[in-house]
Amino acid sequence: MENHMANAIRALSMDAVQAANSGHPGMPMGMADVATVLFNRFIKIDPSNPDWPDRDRFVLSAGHGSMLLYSINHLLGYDDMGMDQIRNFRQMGARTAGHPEYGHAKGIETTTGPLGQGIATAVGMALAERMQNARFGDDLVDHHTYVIVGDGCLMEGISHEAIDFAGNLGLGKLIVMWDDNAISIDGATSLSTGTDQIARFAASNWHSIAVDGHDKGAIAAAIEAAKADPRPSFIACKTIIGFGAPNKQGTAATHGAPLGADEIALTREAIGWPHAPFTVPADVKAGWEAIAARGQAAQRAWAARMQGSSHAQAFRAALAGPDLAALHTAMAKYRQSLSADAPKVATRKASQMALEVINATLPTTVGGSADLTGSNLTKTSSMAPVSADDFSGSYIYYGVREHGMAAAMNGLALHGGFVPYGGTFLVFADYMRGAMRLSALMGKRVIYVLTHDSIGLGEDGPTHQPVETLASLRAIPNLNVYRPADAVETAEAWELALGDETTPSVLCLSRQSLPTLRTSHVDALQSSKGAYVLREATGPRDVTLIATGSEVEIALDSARQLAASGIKAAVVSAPCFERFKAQPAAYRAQILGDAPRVGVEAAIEQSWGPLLGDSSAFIGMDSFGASAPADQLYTHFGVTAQAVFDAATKLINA
Ligand SMILES: Cc1ncc(C[n+]2csc(CCOP(=O)(O)OP(=O)(O)O)c2C)c(N)n1
Ligand SMILES: [Mg+2]
Repeated sequence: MENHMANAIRALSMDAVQAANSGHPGMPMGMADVATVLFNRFIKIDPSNPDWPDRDRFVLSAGHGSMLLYSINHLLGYDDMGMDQIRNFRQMGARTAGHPEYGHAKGIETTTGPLGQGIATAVGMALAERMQNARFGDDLVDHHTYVIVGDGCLMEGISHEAIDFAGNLGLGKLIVMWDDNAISIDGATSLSTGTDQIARFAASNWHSIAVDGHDKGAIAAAIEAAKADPRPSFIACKTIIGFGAPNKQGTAATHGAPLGADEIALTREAIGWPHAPFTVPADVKAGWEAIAARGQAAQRAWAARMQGSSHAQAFRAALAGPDLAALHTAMAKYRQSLSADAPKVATRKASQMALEVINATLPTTVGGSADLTGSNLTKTSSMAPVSADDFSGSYIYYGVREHGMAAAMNGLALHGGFVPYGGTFLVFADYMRGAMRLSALMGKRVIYVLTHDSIGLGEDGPTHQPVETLASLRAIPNLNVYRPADAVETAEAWELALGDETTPSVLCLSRQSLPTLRTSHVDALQSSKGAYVLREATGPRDVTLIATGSEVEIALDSARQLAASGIKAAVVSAPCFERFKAQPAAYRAQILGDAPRVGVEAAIEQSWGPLLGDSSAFIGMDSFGASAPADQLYTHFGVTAQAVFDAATKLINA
């Protein structure tokens, strides 16, 4: 029966790709045996309860093989994956997108397609499992994370970050199966790689074995051994891409194109599948549905344990997400004290101060940094490190692995029960952009703490000074980019970021100290509208100065100078362009006003268009920075109150 169950995957995959005239049949056909054994003999999921917290996670890192996942989910009986979805593979409005998209259908644990992201995200899921287990015990939390990777995933650099990180943490419930078919798009993988993958994983402290990916008994034995080993496991499954297609199997031709009607007919004969396209015999379907029934029984047993568990309430609360009312109360009190004390601190320091309050209030935040803990100031006093020996802590040393960190945070967020935040320098956002983009595409609450946000970092020089990074992050849809001006705005940004369940956030924070500008407390979060008037002009405005972050202080200085010359300037602080864009037109018009505008930000002008009008100027950067003390750099690059003053007077007199 397992043979027929695997052939059902092969047939659905080749027929759906043929109908769509687009897609990737080779990978699902090659990995059908491995996937069938994994699901039939091991996987613990309940399709009637797809969000069951203690389910095994299955991640198809080789996302181009999406028909493998769709076929399986159809066969298992997920109620949103009927045959109509398979027939409409890759069509507008279908849940069966070209690559698996998180949120489009049940049983898709994460978005994959950008190679390497799946395995790195799965590491975060496996980490979340261990951390949740340390808090709530085996009765409530005891599941595996299974991953299928291809040659491409293992060639991508992010895979190395993930493998190294998972090995060091000893994530023993992570099991990665490699579709070792020695083929990628350009042909044989020998064109571009000769790595001994078994040795590579073993070197990173993984249990690492090879198996014939078409020998079901051997596959099952390998998975058993993997489950028994305390280390994360790697199973190299030797497969034939496009297995079953007599003329095309084993070649790159099956990777990403329909097999064609003739080859499909021959494949039907070769594998003994006489059934018409998009039909699965009842006994084969029943075989798959038995897997679902087994999962449902496991889910019920778990629910019974949950009933009697002393952890039940805390477990549910962790999954429900942060208590935002409690957070607001604590943060409002904290902001009030900030406005009263008016500390002069870097916003990275202000972020740590806010985190002290947040981490004392919310039990589910998980902090970390890519080896810049003391610079990003992401660790707070109550946080203990997570290690292979003890997962009860809440601080993660991600090592110098920005991309792996971002993907692991996606995994933590996707798994549920945790709100991850992690730090590095803003300029290194480029090193993790692929995963940041997926946080945004999937709509997950992941918070990026990106410090050293401009030439204001000084002596480390242009390699470390972001210039184009803010604009590049603002270009990503569904990502809120905050650049707070002082400690109060930093606290507001944190509260807003934590409250955004379906939007990731970036906090761009200064290395250099900044004065507290918001010295009178209000309960409402001024930053929630993205931009607001920090200092109104006395009388009708002659000019509006708009700034973010460390440059708001410069705009305020300039406004005072302008006032001394009889020019009435308003100052708008604009900590989050995305939130401002979402405000009603009337609010935006009121904030921006009719007077000429000067924008100030120690970065390139791109992304400022919507805030500036026809009569406007921009004071910022149009080159890389330089290595020198910060104040000298501001003067050298002309990001000064005097430059703003000059631009404003020129506009007014034009
Ligand atoms: C980051 C990234 N780069 C490139 C691609 C385009 N791409 C999709 S599949 C693939 C080849 C992958 O080879 P392999 O993982 O061996 O898959 P197989 O051909 O065996 O199915 C490439 C280059 C991608 N999806 N993601
Ligand atoms: Mg391959």
